[in-house]
Amino acid sequence: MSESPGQLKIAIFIPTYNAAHTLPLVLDRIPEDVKSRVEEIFIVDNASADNTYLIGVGYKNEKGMHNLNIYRNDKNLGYGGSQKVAYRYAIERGYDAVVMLHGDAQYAPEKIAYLLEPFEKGEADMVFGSRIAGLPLKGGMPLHRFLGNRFLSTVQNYILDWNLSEYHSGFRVFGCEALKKVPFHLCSDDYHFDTEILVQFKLKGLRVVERPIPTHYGNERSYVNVWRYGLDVLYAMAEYVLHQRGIRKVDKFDIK
Ligand SMILES: Nc1nc2c(ncn2[C@@H]2O[C@H](COP(=O)(O)OP(=O)(O)OP(=O)(O)O)[C@@H](O)[C@H]2O)c(=O)[nH]1
Ligand SMILES: [Mg+2]
Repeated sequence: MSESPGQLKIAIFIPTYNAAHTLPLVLDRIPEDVKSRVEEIFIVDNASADNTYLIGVGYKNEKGMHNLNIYRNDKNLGYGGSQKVAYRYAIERGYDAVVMLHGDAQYAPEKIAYLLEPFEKGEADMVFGSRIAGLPLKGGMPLHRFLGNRFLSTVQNYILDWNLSEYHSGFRVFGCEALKKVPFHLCSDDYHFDTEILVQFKLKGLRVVERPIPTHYGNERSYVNVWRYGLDVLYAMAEYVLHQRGIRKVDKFDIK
């Protein structure tokens, strides 16, 4: 990377869906120096049924945050679908990197600068905040989710011949140049977008760096059907195997 860290244009993307209660807290917790240093913090509200969007607009006005923008999808595009909107936007805006920070307050905004470090040093195309590398059970991760995460991640490491501590955390920094190199628009609109884009990064030979992050499970509502999610992840891995063996062409994994 030719630019010095100070010149990098960084954006923070907050996906929200019915996150009216947690969004102000998430925004409050972004450290002031990060708030002033990033080009933009943008919320993509995924057609929430509650007033998440208005809460975001109210927060911007109350705090006078000029670099906070709130967008709303006309209809729910899925968690992966919202990420596609956000990454296209970050690329169009010419940002160097985009940080995804969930709007349900499960990830610590205080760690944004720490996650950005490998990217700023030019050592990573994507930085992945790993809960498993921290102390996930202490942070309240339910045991069945911990075991499911361990099982899926072990299978995924075996199939991909990789060595990540997990694949399922949603606290991530993407370099936009790297995003341009993978067809992320072909990934799922659902939760396993998170796995599929990691596979694309691996296939493209992009550098994924892990950093341990704290886990937090509070009383936020969960919309994820963990069984369905697990099966979707395994299905994506099966597609990867079929593609790699030349048995079936899978466009999203057809990466040269
Ligand atoms: N469920 C859901 N969340 C969305 C959607 N679009 C954006 N989000 C946001 O994306 C983030 C992740 O969604 P969650 O449902 O919390 O998924 P998760 O964190 O992987 O799973 P949990 O551990 O159950 O919370 C949250 O901040 C949501 O507000 C959507 O269509 N559905
Ligand atoms: Mg969540």
